[in-house]
Amino acid sequence: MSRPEAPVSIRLHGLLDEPAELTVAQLRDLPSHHVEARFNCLGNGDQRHGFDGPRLWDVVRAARPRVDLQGRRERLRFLLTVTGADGHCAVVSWAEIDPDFGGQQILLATSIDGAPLDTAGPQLVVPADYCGARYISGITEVWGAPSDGEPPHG
Ligand SMILES: Nc1nc2c(c(=O)[nH]1)N[C@H]1C(S)=C(S)[C@@H](COP(=O)(O)O)O[C@H]1N2
Ligand SMILES: [Mo]
Repeated sequence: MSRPEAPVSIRLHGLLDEPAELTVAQLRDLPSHHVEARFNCLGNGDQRHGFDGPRLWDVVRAARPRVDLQGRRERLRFLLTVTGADGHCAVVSWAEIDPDFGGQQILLATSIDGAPLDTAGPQLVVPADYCGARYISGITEVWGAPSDGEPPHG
């Protein structure tokens, strides 16, 4: 019989006014979206999965990133990194998820094919990617800051 595993949490940090530690259950409190994703893995070929979870955009904005949302130029240098428990890490740029620019439905999935990810950790879902390498599983950290590390000048 398998032992029940403890729920994991992700660390949301960087140049944010409200950094947080969030469990998958807490991510589920945000508005949830469904994505039918298809991606290609160099090793395993084409994959299809149904994911549910909040948009990365909503998670990051709840942490109040120090970025000017009125001007169109300042926010373009804001970077996000997403890291898994094994150290696998990818950059997502602000403009990919900002509705004024790419507006992609990038999710922090709380379930895959209906199976909850509370103990495995959330998975990044990047619907526009052909390659599956940014579908980072077992996320432990999301970090965000301007590319030069400095807050916007006003
Ligand atoms: N944490 C973590 N996530 C990861 C990887 C990894 O090495 N570590 N590999 C990626 C790659 S290369 C692919 S193709 C997909 C594979 O997803 P699957 O295992 O559901 O097919 O996971 C991605 N997510
Ligand atoms: Mo892959």
